[in-house]
Amino acid sequence: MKDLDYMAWIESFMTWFNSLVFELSRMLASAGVPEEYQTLGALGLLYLGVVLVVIIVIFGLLAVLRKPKEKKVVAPKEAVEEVEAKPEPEPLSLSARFKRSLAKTQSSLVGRIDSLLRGRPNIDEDLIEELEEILITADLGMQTTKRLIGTLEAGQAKGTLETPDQVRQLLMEELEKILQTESKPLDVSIAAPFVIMVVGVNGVGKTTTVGKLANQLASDGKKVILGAGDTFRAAAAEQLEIWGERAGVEVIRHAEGADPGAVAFDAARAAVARKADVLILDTAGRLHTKVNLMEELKKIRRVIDREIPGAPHESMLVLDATTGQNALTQAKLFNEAVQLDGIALTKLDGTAKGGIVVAIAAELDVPVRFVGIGEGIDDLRPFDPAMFISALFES
Ligand SMILES: Nc1nc2c(ncn2[C@@H]2O[C@H](COP(=O)(O)OP(=O)(O)OP(=O)(O)O)[C@@H](O)[C@H]2O)c(=O)[nH]1
Ligand SMILES: [Mg+2]
Repeated sequence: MKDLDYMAWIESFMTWFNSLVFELSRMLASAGVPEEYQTLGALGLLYLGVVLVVIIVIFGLLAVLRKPKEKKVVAPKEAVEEVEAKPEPEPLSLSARFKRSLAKTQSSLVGRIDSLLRGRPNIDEDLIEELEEILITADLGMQTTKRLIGTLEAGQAKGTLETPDQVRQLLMEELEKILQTESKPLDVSIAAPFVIMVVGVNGVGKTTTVGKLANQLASDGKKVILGAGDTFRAAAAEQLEIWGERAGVEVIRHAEGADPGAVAFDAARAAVARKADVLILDTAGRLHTKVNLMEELKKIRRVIDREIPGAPHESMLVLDATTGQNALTQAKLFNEAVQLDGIALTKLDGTAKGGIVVAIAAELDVPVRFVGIGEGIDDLRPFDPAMFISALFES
């Protein structure tokens, strides 16, 4: 059946072809072509026609196919050129990085103060009340807020506070005063080995802070030893070892579940034997409300003190800025258990609750030594009140 179909198709094609040749021959005849060349001429014309159609089809296909190809090839090239043409971003200065990490605190405190003061020519009671609310909700704490509001009201009564700019200036000065009184940088040169015991609740950033601090001290040319006093959490010692490697310092560790006092003992001995400048002891995270865990810290202190009289020279509490007012409660209870010498306030980056640093400075008699502004090894800064205030207030 199929063969028959083919035959019929070929037959009809030949009939059509012959009639086409016949028509072309007639055209050539009317154009005056001699009879013996008419069939040949018609076949020639057909041949040329077919070649022309094939060429047009090929060019058409190429045009369609090349368009997307061109995009694929050219676009990355252009992109590369664009990247090459872009100048390398300038590395941010210390203060610029600090400022960037405080962006959320800036807008929750100074940003709100500025928008309140904008378009309010008169400094009246309503305005001061609204300011009070901003200060409280920005985690400055009741005590600091009362002090600031008291100063504003006194200025208003004296007639020295008349413009929004004066309000802003007064707040800035008062905040800096509060922060300056509790700003004492850590001096590790007063003893050798200088022992820092790092304490705090779970996940606040103790181990990270130990790592960053070790790196800073080692970069300053100090011989640093780390003690992995967190024997409670699985992989805590490994985490500290990774930091030790990054900072290029030795880590003294025991197996998981070992007595943290024994780690403290070995670390203290190693620090003395190796003539280290600084020993930093990491400890397990513990809830400030758990009495037995606080007792454990006291025991670790005693062990260190027996090996290195007077040590630890710095009991440093790590607080997570994102916890806001809860950080104050933690600080009070840790201070009762192991007398604190300093505070490291971590995670200032990405929180709007950075105002807590003011509450800490105002309400605790413990200086803020460092602030953490990121997870990187360089993201720990000695706390500098002037830089903090200018990061918040300077536009
Ligand atoms: N953004 C930011 N993250 C931080 C900062 N400091 C620490 N972290 C992160 O906080 C998390 C917890 O840090 P750790 O150092 O393990 O905290 P820890 O207090 O040792 O935790 P435990 O030992 O489990 O109690 C990690 O993901 C850190 O990268 C900081 O200043 N900024
Ligand atoms: Mg830890």
